[in-house]
Amino acid sequence: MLTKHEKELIAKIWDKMIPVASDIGAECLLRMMTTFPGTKTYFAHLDIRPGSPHLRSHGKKIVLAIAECSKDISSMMVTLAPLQTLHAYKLRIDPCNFKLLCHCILVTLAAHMGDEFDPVAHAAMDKYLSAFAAVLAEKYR
Ligand code: ZNH
Repeated sequence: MLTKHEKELIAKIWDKMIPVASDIGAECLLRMMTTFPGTKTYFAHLDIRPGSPHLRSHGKKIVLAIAECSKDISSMMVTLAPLQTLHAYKLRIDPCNFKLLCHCILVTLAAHMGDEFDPVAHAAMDKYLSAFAAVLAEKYR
């Protein structure tokens, strides 16, 4: 479980990412699709070349969803309900992919935050993203 301090830290970090959501989000997606090429199959209908408008706009949506949820982490189950349904029933994303994207999000944050991404921030963010991914994966049964 996340402590109050960890929740505040996570919200603060994501708040800083909002103005650069397209950059950060596009990098997370590009890292995911490069490192785990199987994930590209879900984006066959989009232009996913580095820097493409699709990659940037989709990346932005993902970052904004994660940032919005971080403002009130205890309500995650409610906030994420629409995304849960979308990913499970409509997009049918294999839930193992959530872990892959979360890994790439951690790496992207580390690359952008430098020293600010210290072990405490890393551990807190890992817990948050794992919880997020678990909620997204919950509707599959
Ligand atoms: Zn996802 C979509 C988020 C993961 C795939 N997504 C989406 C959106 C959002 C998201 C916000 C939009 C919606 C609307 O529009 O309404 N995701 C998200 C998050 C995460 C995710 C937050 C985590 C963390 N996804 C994911 C993965 C994958 C995906 C892992 C694969 C691999 N998504 C997707 C798709 C889509 C989405 C395919 C659709 C796109 C288009 O546009 O078409």
